[in-house]
Amino acid sequence: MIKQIIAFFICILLYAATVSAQSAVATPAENLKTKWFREARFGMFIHWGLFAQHAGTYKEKKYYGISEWLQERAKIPAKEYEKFAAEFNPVDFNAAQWVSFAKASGIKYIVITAKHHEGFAMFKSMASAFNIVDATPYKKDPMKELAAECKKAGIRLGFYYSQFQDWHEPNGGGNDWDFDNTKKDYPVYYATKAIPQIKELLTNYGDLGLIWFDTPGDMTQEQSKEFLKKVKDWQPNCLVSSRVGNGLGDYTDFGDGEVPAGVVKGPWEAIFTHNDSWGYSSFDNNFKTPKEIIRLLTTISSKGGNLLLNIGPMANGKIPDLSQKYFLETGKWLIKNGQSIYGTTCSLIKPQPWGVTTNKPGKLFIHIFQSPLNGKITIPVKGLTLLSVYWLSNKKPVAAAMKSTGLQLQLPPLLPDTRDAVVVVEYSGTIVENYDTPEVWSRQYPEFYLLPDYATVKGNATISTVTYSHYFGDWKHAVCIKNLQSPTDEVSFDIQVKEKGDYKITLEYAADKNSEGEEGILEIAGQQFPFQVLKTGEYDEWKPLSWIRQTVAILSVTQPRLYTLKIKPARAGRELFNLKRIIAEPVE
Ligand code: FHN
Repeated sequence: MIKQIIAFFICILLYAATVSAQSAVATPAENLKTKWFREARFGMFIHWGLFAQHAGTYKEKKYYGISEWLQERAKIPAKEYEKFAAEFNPVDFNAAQWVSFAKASGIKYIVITAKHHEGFAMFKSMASAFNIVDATPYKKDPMKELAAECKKAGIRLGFYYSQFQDWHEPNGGGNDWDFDNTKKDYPVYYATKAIPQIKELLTNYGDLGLIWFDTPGDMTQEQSKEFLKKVKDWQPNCLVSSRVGNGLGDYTDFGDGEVPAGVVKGPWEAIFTHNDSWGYSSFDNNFKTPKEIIRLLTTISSKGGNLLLNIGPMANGKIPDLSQKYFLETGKWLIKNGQSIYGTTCSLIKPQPWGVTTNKPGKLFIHIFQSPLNGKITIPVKGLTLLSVYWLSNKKPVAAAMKSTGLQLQLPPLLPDTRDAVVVVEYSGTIVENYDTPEVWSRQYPEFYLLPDYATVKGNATISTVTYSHYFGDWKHAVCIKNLQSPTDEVSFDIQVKEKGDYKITLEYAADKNSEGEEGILEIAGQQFPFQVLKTGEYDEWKPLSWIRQTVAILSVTQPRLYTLKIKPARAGRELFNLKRIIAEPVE
């Protein structure tokens, strides 16, 4: 029983540490200092530290999930963990190779863990002997070499610094298996280690692009402000991530693995692992493919943000093969298509069945993920004079015309790239921001998704992010429609149906026992389709969330026109579900 109670409190602590770091803050305004950051779009996160040596396994046990949390998960005493430094010898580390790899991958900035929660400094520090120069046989400072190579290559360098959690220090946050939480004096830790080390990072490595703080935990507003002020004192142009805590910072970091709903104005970053771990794990093979990375980068750019994508180098300094291969493949795509990503601004229209858009003055970039059967796509923009329309990768022209319904393109049967083929439209005129256009259903596509991002909600219904995880610390997020509890709570979508025929309508959702058996109604074209909610599982942020696809209607369209689809509870009761999307499929 005592064990269970302890486990419960550890979970609460972990939750507070990671979740407080993840909650979105109001997006700071853009200014001259953040200009480079907003234009960069693609950064490389590097999680490297003593944890890389174990690669996710300790005493023959595999710890699935984020490997840099090994010390905490295996409750390794700080004194024992300290000894791992004697074995850490990254002889294959080559800063020039890392940076040329980053450059070839199309990366514009690098953020590396100068000190993660384990408390080990990957740089020479006078503030703590637990550092790579003084405590390992390697005896060199890899951050010095990296800073020099980044400078040569014109890549901005940022340091990740865990300012609250430090499992090595009696007064640092997070380690309650060695040190009594109630006896901790956090200000002593800040004054004797965190602030002096941040000073070292900001004064010994040249100009930094940013300091990436993380998991502010118990920090007060005053303490977060003090960290921010110190950074600005030492380097006024160095940006600070929002995880300095308490709503502060120069730009917003969303939760790990989170892409926010819709377009977000102001500088921000989405943070993703390449597989399911930040630190190196020898048995984690769930690597995002080049297609997944390219589409993620494009989607995030179209929402106005940056992608900071992680690699977890091995203890010897080598970068895992699949990270090398897939980042470089992304780089090849960026060589041809980078103009449609770097320095662009967010989409002015909502995502379409064929893909998304990004913008530059006088240029519209159309990212095609999927081509319709007849190759005809319509972009809902009006009043433009077309100057030139061509594929970005090979400059070949694309047939285009302005119609009353929007800009129409005729695509060839074979696209230049099946992952994301980019059409450039050079124009004069103005594209007016408009996210209110109806969704389009057409038999030219195999299926369509109605996503919550641009839904209209009424009553208590909300568009909210639901967070869950697969392996430990491997956070997932889904934007959902929530709080549909009474018939006045409603979600609706306007849909332009292009062709006659039947359409199968399916709801994709998660529901727990509180929602089981509730009844909802889908309304469209004057017809009501009732359905009963099925339980998919209990919600637990630390567990996978199961989603069901439940077909609730077949709509027979005899007249192509504008329809409104609504979903609401049949009667007042408990919440219907977490509705992730609605799928429409032309019946063949
Ligand atoms: O606990 C850390 C985790 O190890 C990793 O560094 C991520 C990266 O965003 N930040 C924390 C969890 O949110």
